[in-house]
Amino acid sequence: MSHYYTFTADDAVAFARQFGGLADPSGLVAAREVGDGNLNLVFKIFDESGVSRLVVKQALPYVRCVGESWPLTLDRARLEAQTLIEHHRHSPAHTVKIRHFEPALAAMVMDDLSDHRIWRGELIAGRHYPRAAAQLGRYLADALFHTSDFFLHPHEKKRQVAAFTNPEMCEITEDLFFTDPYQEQERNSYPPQLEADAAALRDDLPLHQAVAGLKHRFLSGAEALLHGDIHSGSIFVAEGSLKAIDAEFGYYGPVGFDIGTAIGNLLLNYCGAPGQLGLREAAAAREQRLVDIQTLWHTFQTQFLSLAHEKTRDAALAVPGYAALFLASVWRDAVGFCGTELIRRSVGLSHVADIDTIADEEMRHACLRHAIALGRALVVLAPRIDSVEALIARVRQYG
Ligand code: SR1
Ligand code: MG
Repeated sequence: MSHYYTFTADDAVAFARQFGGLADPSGLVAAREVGDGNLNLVFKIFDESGVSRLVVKQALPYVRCVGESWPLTLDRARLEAQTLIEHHRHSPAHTVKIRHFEPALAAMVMDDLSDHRIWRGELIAGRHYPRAAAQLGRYLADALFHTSDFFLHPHEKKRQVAAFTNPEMCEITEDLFFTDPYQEQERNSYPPQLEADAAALRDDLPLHQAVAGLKHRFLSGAEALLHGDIHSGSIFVAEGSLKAIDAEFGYYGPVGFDIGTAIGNLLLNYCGAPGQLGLREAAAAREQRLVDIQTLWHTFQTQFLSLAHEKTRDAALAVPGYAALFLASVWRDAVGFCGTELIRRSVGLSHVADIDTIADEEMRHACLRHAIALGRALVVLAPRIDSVEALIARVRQYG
């Protein structure tokens, strides 16, 4: 990585001209940095008419939202590009297209998605995309099935596990999801009014035991090439379209982690809705989130089972009923991981706008408490929540 330098807007334009694959690259004339995530630089690249044509993304050698005091591997850009390229092979409709990746600069150029919007913002505003939940379920089934042992030759699978080993990014997840919220940790962040709620999380052995089991699954369950961070801020939507972006946390892990993260973010929106919308709109948004969760899981399950029926290569894994048994364990994992996402987004380092942008302080705190209580219940009760309908019943029970 010795040739690495941090891009200016002009550097990003030059990179897009060289590697963007446009017929007339000299028409690219300007760039604007638009990154609002926690980690990277993101430039939109404009033509002479001011139309955004491409996106250039570059990894910084540190965590952007914290600063240079938290160095971070540039190799995450390779892992992101390769994960998205691999997912695009299996789910081209629902994965952003990477046009070029340059390892020395930790930079990539990808399709512009200016005609799409980040799903989180749309959910917060109460705007519904009727096909998004099914499309997300389809993306996860197609990407995860085709990178699993159901589909890959065992030699190829092992090569892939090695190529996608992502220790530094996984360490962030291991700490932020499974460790920090359950101990005193200066990275944690929550209002002082929630001190008693946070302290209760630190003093809860049944919770810690269940979280230990989930962390162990995250550390050791190399089931498929995960996106690794599939929250609603890593998803672009438009009328009838959904595209996953931002896969720098990609690695071979337990399938339930991606499902649980996705469902967890729909539930964070559920918890925040009363603080973001009027009474009737919030009630409707909440009902819609529960339908979304059901649609996501059922679409994922149906598509995964259909792929398993048609394409499982290993004779032992192809035995009738095994794929369904596997999905039952994926579901249990997903419920637990979903609970850890609710908790870590409420008391940990990285929060979500669905709750954090609620203007009324009392309401914001109530929504955080709701997310913590629901998260704890899901982590501890996951083995007993054996269907998406049972999950929805639990969610209703917690308000
Ligand atoms: C230090 S990174 C914090 C969070 O941002 C990313 O989007 C991931 O969710 C990560 O956990
Ligand atoms: Mg991200």
